[in-house]
Amino acid sequence: MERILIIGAAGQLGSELTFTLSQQYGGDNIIASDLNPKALEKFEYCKTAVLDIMDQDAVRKLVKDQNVKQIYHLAAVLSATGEKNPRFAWQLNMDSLLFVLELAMEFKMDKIYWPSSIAVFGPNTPKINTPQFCVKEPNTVYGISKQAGERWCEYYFQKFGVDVRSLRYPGLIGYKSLPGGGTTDYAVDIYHKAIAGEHFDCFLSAETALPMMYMPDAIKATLDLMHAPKESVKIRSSYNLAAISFTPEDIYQCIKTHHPDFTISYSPDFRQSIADSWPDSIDDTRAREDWGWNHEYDLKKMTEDILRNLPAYLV
Ligand code: NAD
Ligand code: AKB
Repeated sequence: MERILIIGAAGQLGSELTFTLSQQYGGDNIIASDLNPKALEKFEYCKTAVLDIMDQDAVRKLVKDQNVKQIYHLAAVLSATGEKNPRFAWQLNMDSLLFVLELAMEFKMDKIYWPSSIAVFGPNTPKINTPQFCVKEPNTVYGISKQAGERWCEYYFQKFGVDVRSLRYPGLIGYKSLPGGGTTDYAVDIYHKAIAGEHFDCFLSAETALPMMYMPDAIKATLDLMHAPKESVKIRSSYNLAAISFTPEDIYQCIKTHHPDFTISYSPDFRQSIADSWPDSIDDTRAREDWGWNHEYDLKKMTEDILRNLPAYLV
């Protein structure tokens, strides 16, 4: 039996991706792995493994014993947390990716998925409709690690034929788990405050526009890319991917139409300068042309869906 291993499965993206992969391939073929044993308890429907991606012997043994043929490598230190310990963020983000690419060669794997981010862009990048190919001078350790990771992915594809695929996700918004230390996290937290009937103090300014995406669209994009024929995947660094762009004030006004008493204040902190260095909106024409990407959710539709479903999820 050939299996799919998800590394960092218990996080914001992994929690939802693991569920959909288990539906598509059957839970017995999916191994959800993470550092955090408690967080793995939610995966009743697939196999699980407590695994530190930096423990190379343990990962290699699992890959061999379980006949792993695909890896979704999601474990990373995100932008805001990365700035608190840059050396650690670099080590985890970079060493783990290189190790996974080496494993793919060693075990002749079918495919690897590794996410990049809009954090690869920097202050000298065109901010509006940021093109696929343009100046990238990221100024966070997270962005630098994602940019270097993209180069390594393309290198392993070109030199060694590793079928590694990647997307530059915008900020991902889901209600099924909490985010893990990013600059776009406010757009998840704000819904929790609105549902709880509490005031929301935003760590970005009212007018900070950022590219964002609702989690069901992100899962769809990921699996569309992974299921695309090899020859359709023409970009082997990472694809620009877009859905919605909005400011904190936009999302607040949208929530307020459902919760008229909801209040917001703005107290920008160190994350403001990270957000200021990122694009306002992304041109993802290549993803749409090469493998048929199309998003479904705009701000209004996403907000209605979250406000409808989040309360039951919190019980
Ligand atoms: P997250 O922080 O919610 O989850 C990461 C998971 O990795 C956590 O469950 C954590 O316990 C696990 N992990 C950390 N160190 C590990 C280690 N040494 N070994 C094994 N597991 C470890 O992150 P996320 O939001 O789910 O992001 C997943 C990926 O998608 C990351 O690579 C991130 O850079 C990328 N991404 C996310 C977003 C977003 O908005 N969430 C946007 C762009 C890119
Ligand atoms: C972060 O804010 O660090 C992430 C990302 C856009 O990569 N959400």
